[in-house]
Amino acid sequence: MSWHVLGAGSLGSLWATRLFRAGVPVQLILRDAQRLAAYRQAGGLTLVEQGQASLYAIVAGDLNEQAPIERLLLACKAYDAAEAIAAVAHRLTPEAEVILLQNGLGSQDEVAVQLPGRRCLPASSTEGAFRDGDWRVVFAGQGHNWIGDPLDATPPGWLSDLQRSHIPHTWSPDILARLWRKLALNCAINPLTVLHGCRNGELVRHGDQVDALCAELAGLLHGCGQADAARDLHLDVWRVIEATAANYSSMYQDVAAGRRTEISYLLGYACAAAERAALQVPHLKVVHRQLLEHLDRHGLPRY
Ligand code: NAD
Ligand code: KPL
Repeated sequence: MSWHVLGAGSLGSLWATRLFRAGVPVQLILRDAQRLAAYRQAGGLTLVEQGQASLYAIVAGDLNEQAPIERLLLACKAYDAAEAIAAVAHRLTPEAEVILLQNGLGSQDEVAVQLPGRRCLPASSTEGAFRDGDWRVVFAGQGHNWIGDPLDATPPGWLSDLQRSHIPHTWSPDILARLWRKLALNCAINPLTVLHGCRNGELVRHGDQVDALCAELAGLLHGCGQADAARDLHLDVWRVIEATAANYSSMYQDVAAGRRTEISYLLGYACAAAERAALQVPHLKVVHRQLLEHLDRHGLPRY
């Protein structure tokens, strides 16, 4: 059974190249005939690891193809997920499984609602990768992937493909708790790094703000039935700030590069969830408003 990877960007390419070199059948789904021609011209995907570049001639098709899909890795940004799945939903077999590699929350539901009866498995990744050219991905940070199914705790058989491909992973029946926890970490750190224009570690100078956000986020997690994800959140946020002190957050990097952010699936999602649960989150709301104004000033989308 072949893997299909939709979204040949940083993480999609990182997964596809590792599956391919382990001999696991995999193919890419590119946007259109033009992208497919450019890919074929390049001869495949290049993975750069520890300065060493390797080219992998992975089979690719485009969104116009009609062949059935049994296992799909959806590896686009959260804001592209709904549209991307709509373009291939008719190709998914009734037993198809879809792994959702989006950060934040909200996009998983936007996808699942389009795929009644299909198994949707959200994933949360701390691996780091970026593109340093067309069809080239740099493996920038060792990390881990947690994969689960909120509706069914049975691990899928294809986890052995990940094992064989040395894609570090853990089967996580509590995947929603993991996604909430990561969302909370991202909400406590990323927006402030954008607003203060600083590295993660420099947030020690804005400790009161970080602490206030942590308190509201912990309350939000409790209010949304995610007590486990709230445990020691405050300590974890400071641990991450210290461990990544020299780094710029992903949101900082997106804004600096003039790229659209995933704000609607992070801070936007958190504020909307608080509203639904009738929880007071004044600090989160202020930071959300300030971040939207910041995006406006930089000509970037608010969603
Ligand atoms: P990316 O922008 O590098 O790649 C996404 C790819 O999807 C792009 O190539 C884009 O063209 C493609 N795409 C979007 N819509 C498409 C469509 N309809 N048809 C075909 N292709 C389509 O993004 P990324 O960095 O790989 O991030 C993916 C997700 O993983 C995000 O939610 C991100 O927050 C998360 N994440 C990324 C990293 C990282 O280091 N890059 C780490 C952890 C989590
Ligand atoms: O995931 C992150 C990001 O930059 O997106 C960390 C390092 C946890 C900061 O929130």
